Amino acid sequence: MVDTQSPTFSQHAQRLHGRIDAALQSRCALADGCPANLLAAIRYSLLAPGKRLRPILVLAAAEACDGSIDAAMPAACAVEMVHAYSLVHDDLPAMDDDDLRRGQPTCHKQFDEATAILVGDALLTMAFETLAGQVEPPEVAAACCAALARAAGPCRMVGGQADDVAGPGTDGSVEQLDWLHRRKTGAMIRVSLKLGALTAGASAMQMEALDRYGDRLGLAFQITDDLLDVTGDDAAAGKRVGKDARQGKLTFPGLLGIDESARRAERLIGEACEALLPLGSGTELLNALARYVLERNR
Ligand code: GRG
Repeated sequence: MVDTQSPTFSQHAQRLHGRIDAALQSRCALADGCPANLLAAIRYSLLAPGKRLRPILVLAAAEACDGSIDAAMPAACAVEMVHAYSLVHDDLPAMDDDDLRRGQPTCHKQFDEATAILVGDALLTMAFETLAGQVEPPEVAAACCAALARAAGPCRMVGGQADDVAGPGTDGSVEQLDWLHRRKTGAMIRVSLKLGALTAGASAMQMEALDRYGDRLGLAFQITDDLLDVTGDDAAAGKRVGKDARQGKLTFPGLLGIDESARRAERLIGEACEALLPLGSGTELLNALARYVLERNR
């Protein structure tokens, strides 16, 4: 059952947004060697007004496991760097070929294609430099690097993206769509929670609860993304909507219809919130974020 009485996600998020943006900004002060145009494009893409859901998940997971925001912040920045890279590359002509992202021209439109490819390369490597150099102690930093590499790599995010680019597979089933999105979108959501938990020294029980929450949240997030593509508008979403149908993509509303997709997302969010119960108190933000995923318009 989803609780509707506690503070909204935006009330919670306000507390963290400024801190996340300041932390990202400080990590864009790159030393000699980074050309001014590349730096401008990195800043343009990373600091653009995204929702910062993944870094908020890192910090919320750390809080839920009695960890500190400061200790989790490098990991929060690292996941946002990988996410920002994936968006820049996804928008390229060879992939989704988009001209609008986060309410502004996509990186390759504002700069050029070569720069956008290099921005992705830079953000991906900056993420691992941040984890390796700024997460303490070194064993936790190594565990964070391994987890993020796996989630962003060929068997998870990149693999899901490859299947998405290749187009609908043979059976076009819900299970096939779930598997694609568990990798393309869900893996980065799950690993955000894992990194937050790792920086907090979480127990196996806490890790497992957060992972179950992340699995359900990730799929629900993708369903609401598909729904927004049908029912949302460009201005609110900050990106072009209606593209899935134009590109003939297999989507949840395309497969199940709008109402059944919305019910499926609601069920998943209910399961996500239930998964948090063993964690006891300290999960308010995670609960609020789950509700927000159902209600979001961007
Ligand atoms: C290029 C290797 C590679 C992977 C790209 C993330 C991704 C994989 C593609 C993005 C395409 C897309 C619309 C995926 C659906 C879900 C999703 C990840 C939406 C974007 O995330 P938000 O809504 O974005 O959290 P903001 O801008 O708010 O951070």
